[in-house]
Amino acid sequence: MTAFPEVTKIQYEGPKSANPLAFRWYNPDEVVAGKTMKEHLRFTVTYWHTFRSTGSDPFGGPTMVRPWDDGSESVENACNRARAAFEFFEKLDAPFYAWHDRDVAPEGATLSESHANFDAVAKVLKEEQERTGVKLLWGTANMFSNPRFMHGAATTCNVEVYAFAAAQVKKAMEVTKELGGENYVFWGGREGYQNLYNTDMKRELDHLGRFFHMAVDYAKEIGFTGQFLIEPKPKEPTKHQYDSDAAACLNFLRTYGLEDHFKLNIETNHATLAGHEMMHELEYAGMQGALGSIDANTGDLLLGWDTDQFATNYYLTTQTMLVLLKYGLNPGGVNFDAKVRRESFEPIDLFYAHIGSMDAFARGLKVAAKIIEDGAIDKLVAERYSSWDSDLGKKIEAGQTSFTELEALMLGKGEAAPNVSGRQELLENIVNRYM
Ligand code: XYL
Repeated sequence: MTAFPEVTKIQYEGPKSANPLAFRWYNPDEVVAGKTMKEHLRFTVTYWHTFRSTGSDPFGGPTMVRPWDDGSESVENACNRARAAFEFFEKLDAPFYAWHDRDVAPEGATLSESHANFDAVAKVLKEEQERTGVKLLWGTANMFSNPRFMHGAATTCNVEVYAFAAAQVKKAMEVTKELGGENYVFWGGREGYQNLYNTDMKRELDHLGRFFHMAVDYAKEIGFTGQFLIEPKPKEPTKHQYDSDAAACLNFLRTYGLEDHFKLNIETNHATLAGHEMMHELEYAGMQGALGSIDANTGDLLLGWDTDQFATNYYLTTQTMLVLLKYGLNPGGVNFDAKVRRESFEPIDLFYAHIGSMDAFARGLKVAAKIIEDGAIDKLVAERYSSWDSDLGKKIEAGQTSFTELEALMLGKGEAAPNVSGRQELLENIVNRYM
């Protein structure tokens, strides 16, 4: 049985193509800035949105039509769904996928039943990975949906829930390793607070630090060499998520001595919720050597929540690729943490959504590579900072001066040299020229 009978493998047809089931920009083997597009972009399909999202929202029930899914929480249905998912990855030519434990296999009545369900589905995932060559970018554990995690997982007030979470992560790490996963992600689902009157923040953060150290120790114990990633998000579902943005995550990692073991998985819609541009979060992580992977999506500025939409805006993808070309994205990838809208309920919409966003990132990659190659932005940035290339600038940057010496210099001059223009509008025009 085939899940997507109306679709054959999606091919690159070039920018003039009007075929909605073809790539116009994503040409996997085309070399851009020294690497193939496939190597740069490492596109990843997210299992939870693409294969588990039902279209339900707070105002109404499921809308998605998914003929391969009987709607039951059985292991058999989970295995059928996994086969449909791999048909999708293959036809889309996506090299990677990513999951939460509970997306791929149903939770059982006990922890051991859940482990057994997970093992049974992981067997099918492994077979399908070997059959298709599609790889696992990352695994993670869902520690936010089950009511036991109402107060959080690694930051819960309930010590046995903490122990349960540890057991769940242990198992998810084992399965990630078994499937050759290149990373393991922690998104702090309910790690945060709704109210400070009932919260011991210091104790919760200490517990979270301890939890991550146990993960690092267990990775060593089983020989899992994938990259650990944590994922900033400021709010939703809690009022305040502890991993609120890249800066807060890095501060946390350093406070608890974890900075050598973790990098960041930066998500566009989370950056927006934190009041930052994606480019800001990427640059902040990148400049500190902590950029690991991205959750590629977009929000809607008129809606105040994490809408997880597919990114199609060329300016956004160009800005993203400008930073990714600077710092690289390996072992991470461009993970489509995005879902089709509730009204786009047909299976074919999954293809349109992914094709459009893959094309948008491929186009962003080409534009960004050209801007960098021409030095179009760099030249103006270098000019803006040129005063720092002077002897004085070099001395300050090398830490070889003091307030007293700088005061003596300025007392002698009386006034600082005139400023240069910021050229913001010119830079915006230059970027437009490349579009
Ligand atoms: C939800 C998060 C998750 C993580 C994985 O806001 O983006 O989907 O990526 O737990």
